Amino acid sequence: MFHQLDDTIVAVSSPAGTGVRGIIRLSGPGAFGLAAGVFTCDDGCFVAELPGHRRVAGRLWMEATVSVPAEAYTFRAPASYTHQDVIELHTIGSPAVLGAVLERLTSAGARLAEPGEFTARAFFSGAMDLTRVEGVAAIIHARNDSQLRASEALLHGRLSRRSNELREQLVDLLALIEAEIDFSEEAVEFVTPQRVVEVVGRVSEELASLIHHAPSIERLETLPEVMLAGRPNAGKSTLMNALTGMDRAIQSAMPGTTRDVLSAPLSVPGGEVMLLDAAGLDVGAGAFIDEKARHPDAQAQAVARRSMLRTDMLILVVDATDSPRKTLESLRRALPPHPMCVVLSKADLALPAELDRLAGQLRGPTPVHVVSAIAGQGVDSLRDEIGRAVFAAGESSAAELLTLSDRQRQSLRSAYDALRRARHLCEDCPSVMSAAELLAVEIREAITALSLLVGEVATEELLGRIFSRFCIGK
Ligand SMILES: Nc1nc2c(ncn2[C@@H]2O[C@H](COP(=O)(O)OP(=O)(O)OP(=O)(O)O)[C@@H](O)[C@H]2O)c(=O)[nH]1
Ligand SMILES: [Mg+2]
Repeated sequence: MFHQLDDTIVAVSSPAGTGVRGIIRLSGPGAFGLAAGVFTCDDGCFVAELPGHRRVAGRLWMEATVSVPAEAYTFRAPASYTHQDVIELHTIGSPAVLGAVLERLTSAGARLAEPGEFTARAFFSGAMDLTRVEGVAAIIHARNDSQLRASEALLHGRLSRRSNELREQLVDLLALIEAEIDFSEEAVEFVTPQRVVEVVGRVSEELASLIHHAPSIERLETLPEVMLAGRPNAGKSTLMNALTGMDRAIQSAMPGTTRDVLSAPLSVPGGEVMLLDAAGLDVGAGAFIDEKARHPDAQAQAVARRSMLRTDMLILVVDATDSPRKTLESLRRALPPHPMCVVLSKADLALPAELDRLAGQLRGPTPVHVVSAIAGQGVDSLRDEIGRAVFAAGESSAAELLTLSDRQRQSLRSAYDALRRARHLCEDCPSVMSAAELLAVEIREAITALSLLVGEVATEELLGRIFSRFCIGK
């Protein structure tokens, strides 16, 4: 993949479809020359000779006689994203215009870029290491504030800085151990076993803390799930439609209407979540009906229960007109201990004084929202509550902590394991010399694992996996 780095690539780097702004990006030695074939400056300057870091107004030509207003942004090598000559042509976000210009540029010799190829050039030119490349991919996919902050931390190299510091300490230590090997005849001790244990212990501790406390970026990339749970007919599907503003779920007075798990994205303060609606749960005496039963109702409930285990938040929907206190108690007993909030539904069917009394009965550590999905009462404040519960909790940790991809975690773990073995070797030995060869092997392995992390040693397969997460134009 990306074997050719010195030709000129082109792509539309704005999102697909119609938009306010459309961007065509070129990178490579022919970028400015090719751009000159489709762009003319208003002030008569020649594009191919423009210096870097300029914004010039002009026209973008789809054909010899048809043009639209546009701007060119110039970046000369090496002061550009890819470290090559880069030029961006910004115009209206019309797929027809962008398509016509792209066609002219490729006919003139530019090659259509593959997904992630601009960032790959930044990586291969040394402008960016692999953890930062992953940061770019994560930013492209970020769907809420915490994901964005975590991805930015990666992009700005916080993980590479930290792992490079650790690697430096190991490289210094390895130099001393190798000196023991090289000068084994001399009666000089370059490093004591205690010193090795101390350095290795300190680095291991840092690695362990990263491995155990950094949240997984893969987890951050999926939308948090929020599930509506309650008895059949409680009003879950009606609430889902009211929250999302879509007629996604069938709602009916017949209990047992919803069978499969339905999902729809929902925008809440702080980001986006996936809202789930499933079959109502028959929580009579605190037990579900037999999961093995073949009846579709039982199967639907089993499916609902399984999805519930992996959701990030549960909204317990209890019908204000159907003994809500008893229902809530049985639901609480039967459900997994997730962050929850309670919705007292069908508020339009009860008198305000009765609702106050019921809400008071239900109130406890879990917030209670009085909602009428049909009248629209309480729906907005429920949406705010979801945002608070899902995103506010992760805010501080995402801002302070680094997130790790599975690949990065794997590299850190290999380094940690090698250091554990090194420490073992040193614990009972009288001098470093007596175990120097084996120690050097383990320390070197830890250094290699940390080099893999930042991509100093990167395999074709690894690069393929990372860059496949990009879209064209990035
Ligand atoms: N008056 C009133 N009726 C509602 C409200 N919400 C739901 N209903 C009615 O309650 C009945 C059940 O609503 P659904 O949304 O289908 O209930 P559900 O919890 O999804 O039911 P299952 O899918 O069977 O578990 C329907 O007749 C709805 O019109 C509400 O806020 N006010
Ligand atoms: Mg339903």
